[in-house]
Amino acid sequence: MTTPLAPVLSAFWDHPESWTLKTYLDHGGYEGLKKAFTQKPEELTQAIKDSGLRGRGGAGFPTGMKWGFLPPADGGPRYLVVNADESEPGTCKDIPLMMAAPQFLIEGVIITSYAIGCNHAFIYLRGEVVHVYRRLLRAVEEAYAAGYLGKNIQGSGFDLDVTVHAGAGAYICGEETALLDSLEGRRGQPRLKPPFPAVAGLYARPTVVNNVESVASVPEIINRGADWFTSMGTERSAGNGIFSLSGHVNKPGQYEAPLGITLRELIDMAGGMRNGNDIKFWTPGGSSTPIFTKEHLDVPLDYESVGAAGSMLGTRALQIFDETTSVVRAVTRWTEFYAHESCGKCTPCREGTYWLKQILRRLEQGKGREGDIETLLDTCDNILGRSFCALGDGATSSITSAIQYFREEFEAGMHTPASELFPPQRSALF
Ligand code: L3W
Ligand code: SF4
Repeated sequence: MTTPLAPVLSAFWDHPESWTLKTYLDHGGYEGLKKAFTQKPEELTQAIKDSGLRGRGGAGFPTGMKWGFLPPADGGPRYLVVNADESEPGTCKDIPLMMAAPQFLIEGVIITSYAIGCNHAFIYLRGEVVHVYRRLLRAVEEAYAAGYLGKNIQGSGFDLDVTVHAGAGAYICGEETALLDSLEGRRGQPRLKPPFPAVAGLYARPTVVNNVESVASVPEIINRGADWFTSMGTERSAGNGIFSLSGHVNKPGQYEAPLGITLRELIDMAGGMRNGNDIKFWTPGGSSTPIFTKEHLDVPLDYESVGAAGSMLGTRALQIFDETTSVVRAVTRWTEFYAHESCGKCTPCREGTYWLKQILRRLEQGKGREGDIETLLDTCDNILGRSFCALGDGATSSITSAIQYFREEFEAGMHTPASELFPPQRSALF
């Protein structure tokens, strides 16, 4: 693994006016677009394939391959939809990126649209983040005024309009087909796949749905070349990415690093553990991924290594909990979230998450009943692989893995409240 730590996406976040077009241009912005316009669209898709860029929204699907799935042009519209509905617990990378350097995203949107033959792109933003909505609107406005959006962009003959759409704050709308339904004005619920959006997406037309960070990574790949990107990270998990560290570290925040870095290295970058405490458990990719423990501190954070160790890299949302934390309390909070956000379309998730929440709440209160742990595991087993979308599966991950590593804490929930075993810390997350 190569480990250049020079930030790219976060290179100038500490500039006092990092979000303006001027600052972006002063830092080499829009050089990628200039190069892109000298190439054919299919060459750009090939460059992204060669770079090995994998979707940064959680699934890690190869971005260039996704672009390549679009059927040949038939004269009708095709769309790019940016998934900016960042909501996975612990994930905090797209929102800081859009706040600090939104032009990365806009330039990425233009290059991607040019590559896939799209003349109208949408950015679907999580509804609650009104400050990001304003920032994006301003960034789009600046790009129009400078001739980077609209008709005949920079004299290239290519036209593109961008619409920023704020959702209404539902986690399920981060699932790409629920997002498309929501964007079309319907209640956001997942669609049956196939057909994948690449074939029938927005308004039943061919659509690429890409995460914010994936799209924002495109300009520098085009500018510096696929080889530059593959020189970072690992063979099958190329490039750099933003890792969000939250919880019991001294300096929580976003750390840009090559894939394959370890949590031990990232915790060092984040100033070590709070109060010098020992780490107890952590999530590699948000609460939808099985938890890890201190045994996993040296697992390289790439798709393959995290998978082989029993979890998923997901969104690289590293939520870190020290030894003062009740794992039962943490898992209960996450499960309450999934029960609340379940869209209700399918029975295993709608009913299952409700019952998981009920059982966990009584274990947290020290009022667990005989057989509760088995019922939890059985319920998870009946949700996993039987739900309509990944939300149901994700809801079970933290529960089954926490029981695997900390079963005795769940057993203690038969008689002792979590608050007695692990008194809540002031200013702690859990
Ligand atoms: C055309 C095929 N396209 C696959 C496309 C598909 C999608 C992408 C990945 O879930 C995960 C989830 C969360 N022809 C195709 C094809 N595609 N086969 O590839 O698809 P998929 O189904 O593997 O994943 P997904 O539905 O995109 C994402 C996990 O990420 N996660 C994070 C979630 C957090 C957020 C957030 O905060 N906004 O989303 C954390 O672990 O659990 O497993 O585009 O169309 N044959
Ligand atoms: Fe809705 Fe949950 Fe079923 Fe997904 S798994 S469709 S969120 S009820």
